[in-house]
Amino acid sequence: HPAGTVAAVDLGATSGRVMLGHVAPNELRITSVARFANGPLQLNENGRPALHWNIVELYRNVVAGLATAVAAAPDIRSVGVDSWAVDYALMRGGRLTQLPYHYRDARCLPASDQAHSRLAATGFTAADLYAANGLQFLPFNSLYQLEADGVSGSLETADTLLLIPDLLNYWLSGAVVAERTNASTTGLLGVHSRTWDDDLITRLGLPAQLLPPLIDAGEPIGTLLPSVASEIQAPGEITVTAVGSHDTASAVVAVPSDRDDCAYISCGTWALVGVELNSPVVSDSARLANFTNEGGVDGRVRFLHNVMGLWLLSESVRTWEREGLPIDLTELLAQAAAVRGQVAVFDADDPCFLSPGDMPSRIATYCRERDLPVPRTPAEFTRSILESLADAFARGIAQAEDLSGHPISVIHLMGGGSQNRLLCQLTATRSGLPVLAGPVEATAIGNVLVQARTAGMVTGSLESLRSLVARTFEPIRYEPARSMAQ
Ligand code: ADP
Ligand code: LRH
Repeated sequence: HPAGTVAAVDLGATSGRVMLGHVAPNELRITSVARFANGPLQLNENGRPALHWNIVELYRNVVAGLATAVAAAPDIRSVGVDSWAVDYALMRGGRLTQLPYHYRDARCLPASDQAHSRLAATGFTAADLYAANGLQFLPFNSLYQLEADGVSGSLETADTLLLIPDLLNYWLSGAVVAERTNASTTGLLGVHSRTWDDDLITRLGLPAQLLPPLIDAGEPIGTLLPSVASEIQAPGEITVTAVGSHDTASAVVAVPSDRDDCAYISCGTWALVGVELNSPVVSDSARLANFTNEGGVDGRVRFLHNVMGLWLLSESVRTWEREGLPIDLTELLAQAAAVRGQVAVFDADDPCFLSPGDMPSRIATYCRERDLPVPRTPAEFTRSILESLADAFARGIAQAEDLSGHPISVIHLMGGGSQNRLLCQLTATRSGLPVLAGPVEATAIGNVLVQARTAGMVTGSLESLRSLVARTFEPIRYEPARSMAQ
C-alpha cells in the first residue's frame, strides 16, 4: 500500500507554516503542526531604514516545526519547502554574506531604472527583455535587486546566490541547487529554454557563476543532513524533495478541478490572477498588460498578473492597531459587508501601495487627488479595498482570457483570501463568473502532492492530482449577484 506522510514547509510573506500531508491514491489529509509570523525586519543602513527578512529566525521556526511534525508522525518520508518568490541570499564559502533583502525595500525602484539603462546601452529594449524572460515588470524582480547588489559591491563578495527555498534546502540537506519554478521569477531564465539566459546575464553584467544548477519540482534534492536529522529527532531517513518552490507554483498545483476552462486567483498577501498554459504568451499586448509567464510544475506556464492583494488590508489593520484601535478581522469584514452607498474603487496595483506604511492615509490621499469618495471608517476603507481588489481581479481574469485565448467559465479563488466571503462574492459579481473558494491551504497541498508523487504515494498528471484535491476539499460556490449592491 503506497500510503505515506510528508511534511510541507510553506513560507508566506505574512506567515509561515509546517503542515503534515497524509496521502494515498484516494486520500489527502492535511494537518497543521506549526505556524509562525513573518514580515519585514527594518535595519538601519547608513541612515536608511532597509528592509530584510529575518531568515535565521524563519529557519529556527522551520526546524522547530519539523521537530513537532516528526513527533506527531514518525513515518515522515520527505520534506519540501516553498516560499514567496524573487528574494535571495548571497553566499560565500557556504555562509550568508548578508541578510536577504525584502522585495519591498526601497532600493528596487532606482535599481530597476539603472538595469533598464544598462540593457539599453547594449541595444536591448523593454520588448527585448520581455521576449527573453517573459516576465511582467515588477520593480523587485531579482534581476533588479541584483543590480542594486552590484552597485553596492555585495556581488563581489559572493560566490553563490540561493533563492529563499533553495537556501532552506541547502541548510536542511547541504545541496546547492535552484528549483526551476522559483528561478523563473528572477528574470534571468529564458522563457522558452527555461535555462539560465547567458546572453541576458552578460548584458546585465552579472556573474553567471553565482547561479546554481537548475532542478525540477519532483526531483529529490538529497536527504536531511545528519545534524539536522538529530536536531529534529528524526527516527529514519527523510528525503528533501524539490516541490514547486515558488509558493504560487505549488498553489496552482492544487486548483481543485481537472477542467480546462478555469482561471485561478491565489490570494494571500498578493493575489496572483491568471490561467495555466502549455506554452508562454509573449505578445506585445501581454507585455503592455503586464502579464507574466512564470514556470509551473511539470513544465506548465503560469500566465498571470500580480494584483497587490490582501497586503492592502493587512497593512491597514496594522496601522489601525498601531493607532490603538484593536481589530477583529471577522467583525471588520461583517461591518464592511454592511456598508451601503458608493465607496471608492481605486487602482489596487498603483505602486504607491507597495511599501510598508500608513495604508489608510495613502488610500485617502489617492482618492482625494482623484475626486473619489474618501473612506472614513475602517469598515469603509475595508469595503473600498475589497471592491478595488475584486475590480482588479475581474479585469485580470478578462485580460488573461483575451491575451491567451484560453476560455474561462469559472474562477478558483484559493489561499487565505478564500475565507473572505465578501471578497469572493464581490469577485463573482464584478467578473460575472462563479467563484469557487478554497482550499485555504492550497500552497501547502500542492507542495504535499508533488512530494507524494515523487515518493510513489500517488501517480499521474497534474490533472489527476487536482481531481484528488477536488474530491477531498470541496470548494464553496459564489454566484454573481444580479446587482452591484450585493
Ligand atoms: P501568505 O501566504 O501570502 O502569507 P495567506 O494565504 O496565508 O497569505 O493569506 C493571508 C490572508 O488571508 C490574510 O492577510 C487575511 O486577509 C486572510 N485571512 C486569514 N484568515 C482569514 C479569515 N478567517 N477570514 C477572512 N480572511 C482571512
Ligand atoms: C506570493 C508571491 C508572488 C510573488 C511575490 C513576491 O507569495 O510569491 O507570486 O510575485 O510573492
